[in-house]
Amino acid sequence: MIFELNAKDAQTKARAGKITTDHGVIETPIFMPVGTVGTVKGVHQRELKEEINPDIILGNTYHLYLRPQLDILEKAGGLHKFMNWDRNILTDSGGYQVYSLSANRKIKEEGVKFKSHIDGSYHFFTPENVMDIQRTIGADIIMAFDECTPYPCDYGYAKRSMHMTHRWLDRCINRLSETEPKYGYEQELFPIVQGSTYKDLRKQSAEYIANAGAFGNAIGGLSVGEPAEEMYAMTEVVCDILPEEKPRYLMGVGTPINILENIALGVDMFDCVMPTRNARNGMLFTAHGTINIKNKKWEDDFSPIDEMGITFVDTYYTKAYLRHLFAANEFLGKQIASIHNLGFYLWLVREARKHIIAGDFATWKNMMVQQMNKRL
Ligand code: PRF
Repeated sequence: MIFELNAKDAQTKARAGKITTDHGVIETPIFMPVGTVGTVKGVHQRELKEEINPDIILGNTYHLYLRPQLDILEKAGGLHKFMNWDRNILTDSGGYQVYSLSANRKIKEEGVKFKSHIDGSYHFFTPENVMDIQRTIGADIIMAFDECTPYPCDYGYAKRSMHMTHRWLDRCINRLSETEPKYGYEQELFPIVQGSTYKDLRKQSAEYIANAGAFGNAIGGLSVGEPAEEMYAMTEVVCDILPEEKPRYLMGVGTPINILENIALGVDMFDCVMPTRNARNGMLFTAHGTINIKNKKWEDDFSPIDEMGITFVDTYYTKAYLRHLFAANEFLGKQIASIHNLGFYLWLVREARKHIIAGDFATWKNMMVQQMNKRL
């Protein structure tokens, strides 16, 4: 795998780059649609590829391990083949889902015991078996096993947890060095910076993670309920330490505005359930602000969903029709909204890339932030 930097913005810390893997090129900044259980919810692979056109999507170790389970994924020849997606995949390690989804879990130095949200069965994740599981799923980019601390989090807990995440990273690296990819293409590990909202811990963690010398680096433990300003402060501290010549991934972020602000701080990669989850609730993101399509005001608005939108749904359907689908609780409404929102997110990061290369990112970003901060 190769990462090259193509351009750096002069006024901000934004960068444009390119990751080349065995499954193709990923132009950064990138937004990765979330395909938790091997599907980007509500979107056919064909629409995903041809309309939304992301270079990479995300899957979740926690979910895929519980269902369909590893024997099926292995027999299929890995997740790419199973879901018929021939571009890049990144899998999260379960280091977040275990904490957010599992009914109860016990965190120890050895690993995390947790209860399945599906059938109540007990399972144990360790840094080692999470690496093995990600070998079997077969994502191109795999994540280290970490603990994502909640917000707020007291200093003592954040510090102990961060050190454990660092020790877990060493175990992940050891395990990967003893094992091989299963399907003939390369896999690279991204370690994860933690440290809650404490600058000194974030610095310490960023230094430790940078030292591991991985292909790329991730920032975890943010967008867990803290004010946006606090998130930006942490991203800034961390990005100033993480090596410039490696991609930086901010996990689980966020709104379109959060994404632009973090690009300006030097982040290259993002993922979030927001475009798809909010779509299913009738919330649309556009360059001019957000729309609640269930609102009565759209009842007889026969204008296209988004004149500027990049996907076919944006001009194929009207706002009034989409509102009707939501009112009638039809599947198609959620599908249309999901395609629209993902199309918008991908458009946004591609525009950001263009403006970084053109040299006017800061002006464009400030204008976009102002525009998008409205309810239509
Ligand atoms: N760790 C992991 N996955 C994550 C996070 C984290 O801290 C977050 C935090 N927003 C989202 N997804 N492994």
